[in-house]
Amino acid sequence: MTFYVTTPIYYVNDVPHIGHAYTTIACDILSRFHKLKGEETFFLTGTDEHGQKVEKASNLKNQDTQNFVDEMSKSFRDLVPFLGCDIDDFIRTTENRHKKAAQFLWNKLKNNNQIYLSNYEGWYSIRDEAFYLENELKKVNDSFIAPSGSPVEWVKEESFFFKLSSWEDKLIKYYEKNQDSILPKSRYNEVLSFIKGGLKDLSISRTTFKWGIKVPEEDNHVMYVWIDALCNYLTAINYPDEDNHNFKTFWPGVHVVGKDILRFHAVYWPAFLMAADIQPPKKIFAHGWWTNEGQKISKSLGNIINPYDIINQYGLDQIRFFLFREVPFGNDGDFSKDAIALRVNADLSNNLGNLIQRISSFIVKNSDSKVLKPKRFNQNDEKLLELFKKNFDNYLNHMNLFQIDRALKNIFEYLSEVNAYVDTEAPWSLKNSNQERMKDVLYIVTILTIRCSVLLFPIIPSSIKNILKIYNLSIENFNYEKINNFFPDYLKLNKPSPIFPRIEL
Ligand code: ME8
Repeated sequence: MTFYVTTPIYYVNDVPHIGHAYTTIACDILSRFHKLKGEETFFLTGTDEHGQKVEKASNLKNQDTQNFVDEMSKSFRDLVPFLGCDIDDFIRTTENRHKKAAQFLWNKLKNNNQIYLSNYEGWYSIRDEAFYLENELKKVNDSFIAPSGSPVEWVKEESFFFKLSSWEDKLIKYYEKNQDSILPKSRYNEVLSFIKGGLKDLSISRTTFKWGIKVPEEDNHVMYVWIDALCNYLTAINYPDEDNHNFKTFWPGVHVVGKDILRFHAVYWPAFLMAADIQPPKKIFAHGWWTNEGQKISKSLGNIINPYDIINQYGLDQIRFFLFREVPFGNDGDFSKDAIALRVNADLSNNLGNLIQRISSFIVKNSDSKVLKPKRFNQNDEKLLELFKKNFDNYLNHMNLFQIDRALKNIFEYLSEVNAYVDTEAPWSLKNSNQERMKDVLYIVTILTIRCSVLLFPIIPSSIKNILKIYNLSIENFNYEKINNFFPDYLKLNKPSPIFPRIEL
C-alpha cells in the first residue's frame, strides 16, 4: 500500500496564517499515520504563484513579480519545519519542471480534442480566481459579489475552453460508483448535486495579463491559474514521465483541501484528468473553516492568526493537538484562547502528562529505574490489555476515515482507564506489602502509556519523541502492526522532566 497526500498549493499573495498551517498539519498527521502503518508515503505541499491575484499583490508592493513570489514562497516553505511537518517535496508553480508538466497536460488535452477557442464574456473574481454565473452572485448595493463575498468584475476576452459539459455524465457515473471518493459525505452530496445541476464548458486561458504559464504555441494566451495549479499534484511525482517510479507508485493521490476549493478539486480536476487519460484522485477530503473568537478570519478585520505567534505562545504540539482534538475534521472550528487552555490542560497535562510523570518518577525512585516483564498477568491487567486492543482497532478505523478528533478521543478515553487502573492498584501502597505486584503494575502502566504515545505520534511528534526518550526508546522501534505485542522484557527509565506544563487561563 502507498499513500500520496497533498495540501492545496497556497497563493503567495500574502504570508501564511493559521488556516494554511491547519491544512499542512492535517496532511502531516495523515502521512505519519500511514507511515506507521507500514505504507510508503509521499507528502507534498507548495505554492501557487501565477495568476492575476498574485500579480496584483506584487504590483501593490511595487516589486518585480518573480522577486516577490520568491520571497513569499520562502515564507510558506520556512513555515513547514516550524509546524513540525515532515514533507517529501515542496513545489512551486514557477519552477521549470512544473511549466513543462502543465504544458504537456495542455497538449494532451488538446490532442484528445478537449479544448477549443472561443470568447469568454462573464463575471470573474480575482480574489477567488474563479468564473461565476450571474445566478450564483449576490447583489449588494449596486454591485455583484461572489458567494465567497469577493468582488467580481466583467471580463470579455478571447479564451480557450475545456469541454467540461461533455464530462457531466461520466463524472456522475464515476461518483455514483465511488461514493467514498469525496469526504465527508455531506461534501460528496454537495458535489454530486452541483454536477447534476449541469456543467458548462470552462474558460481555461486568459489574454489580458501575462503572469502565467504560456499556452503552447499561443503567444497571447496564458493558462487559467487553476489548470496550472492543479497540475502541481502530477508534476511533483514526475509527470509526464508516467513510467517513473514516483508516478507509478503514488498516483492516484489523496487531496486534502478547504471546503472553499472543493469544486475545483472534485469537478474540474477529475474531468481534466480523465480527459487526459489519467486516473482521477483516490480521495478528496474537504475540511471546514476556522474563525477567530467567533469572527471570520480576514485581513480587513485585522484578526489574522499568525502561526508563529500562537505556537510561540502555547507550544507546537499544544496547537497541533488543539486543532485536531477540538473540532471534528471536516467541520468549521473556532479558535479561542480559553478553548486551547482547557483542552491542553485536561488531556495533555492532566490525563497523559501526569500519568507519565507520576509513574515514571515513582519507578526511578522506588524500582531502581527499571521495569521487568511480569511472570503472569492478573484479571485486571488482562482486562486493561484487552481494552487496549479494542481502542487500537477503533483508532485505526477513525484515522483511516480521517476522523482525527475521534481517534484522539478514543486514546484519551483509554488513558483515563489507565489512570483509573493506577488509582485502583495503587502501586505506592504496595511498596512495603507486595513489591512484586507493585512492579507488575508499574510495568503494565508503562507499556500501555508507551503504546498510547505511539498512537499519538502522528499528532504530536516532537513531544512523543521526548516521551519515548524517558524509556530509552525511539519511534523507529515501532510500527502499528506489532503494537499489540509490545511486551519488552526490560525497560530502563531516565528521570522524567515535565512534558506538558499547564496553561494558565
Ligand atoms: O486556494 N480555515 O490557495 P489559498 C481553514 N492556490 N483553512 C483555511 C483557512 C481558514 N480560515 N484559510 C485558508 C488556493 N485555509 C489555491 C489552491 S490547489 C491546486 C490551489 C486553507 O492560499 C484551506 O486549505 O487561498 C484552503 O483551501 C486553502 O488554505 C486556500 O489557500
